Amino acid sequence: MAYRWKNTLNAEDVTPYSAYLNRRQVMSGLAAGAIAGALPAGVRAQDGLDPNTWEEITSYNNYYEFGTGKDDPARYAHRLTIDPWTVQIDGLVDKPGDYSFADIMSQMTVEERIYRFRCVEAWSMVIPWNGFELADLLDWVGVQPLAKYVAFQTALRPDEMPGLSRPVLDWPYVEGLRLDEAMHPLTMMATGIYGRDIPKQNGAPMRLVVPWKYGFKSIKSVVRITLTDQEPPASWNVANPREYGFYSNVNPNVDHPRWSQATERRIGGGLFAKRQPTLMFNGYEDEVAHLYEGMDLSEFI
Ligand SMILES: Nc1nc2c(c(=O)[nH]1)N[C@H]1C(S)=C(S)[C@@H](COP(=O)(O)O)O[C@H]1N2
Ligand SMILES: [Mo]
Repeated sequence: MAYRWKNTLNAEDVTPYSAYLNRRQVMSGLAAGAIAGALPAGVRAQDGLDPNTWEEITSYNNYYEFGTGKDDPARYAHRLTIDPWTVQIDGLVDKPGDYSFADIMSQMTVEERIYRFRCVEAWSMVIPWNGFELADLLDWVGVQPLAKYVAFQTALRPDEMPGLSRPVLDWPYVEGLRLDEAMHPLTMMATGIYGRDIPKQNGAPMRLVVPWKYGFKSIKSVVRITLTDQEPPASWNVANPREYGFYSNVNPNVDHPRWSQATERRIGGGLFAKRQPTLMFNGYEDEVAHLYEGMDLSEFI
């Protein structure tokens, strides 16, 4: 891309979530990486925030616009044109309009967040994202009082996205969040990984990341954000409402109809690595459980 932005987070910075994210511990863990090989596997496995490698994060992907195989996005996503990039922001906002990605980035504070990532297919990774809080973007455009939900849409480019020729999903890929979920400080728009620009297979130039929800909620290459008073459609919910709900919160107690959600396989753990227990809300329970108070989470999946 024609411009760069700076990662504003230093190792010394302490953000409100840094205690949970345990960045300092991860940093010292990285420093101790040289001796990690000498530790028993069980000791290493207990460090839940040991990031996956760049190679793992960028070569094992889901991005059905480029095909349904895990290696299709890495193979074909280079075809996507991301410069220039425009995001249409409309609906119940004070300042609707077409915003260039560069304009958005000039207004946002980019920082690093290391989050657990849990796919509904029961595999997981730990990813050091760079990005900004979605709440900052929504505050900038001004959310109107009647807004209750945020709808998102991915680019629809048949010439650049070979997977669109197959009716796997009802294209374009769309997603939605309740407004309070969207405004939560853990919810971010990711624009980088390991301090580099986010690769196209991971959703360049910006993709949603909601760490307490299954990975499919994290819609890639966003071109439209709409504030609305109606629950917006979400691609996987539309495709198969029995298997995928609107909320899609990580929940080890509610199985997917075709497989268990109680455990997960950490990518990169090796063929014989033990499956790990999946945590309620992917381990972010203290931060987000209050959003769902009084809701039956076996009904609102
Ligand atoms: N536009 C779009 N966004 C998408 C998808 C997709 O197919 N198209 N797949 C989702 C699924 S199922 C997952 S698990 C994550 C994968 O993100 P990653 O490839 O960066 O790990 O992206 C999500 N976002
Ligand atoms: Mo997924």
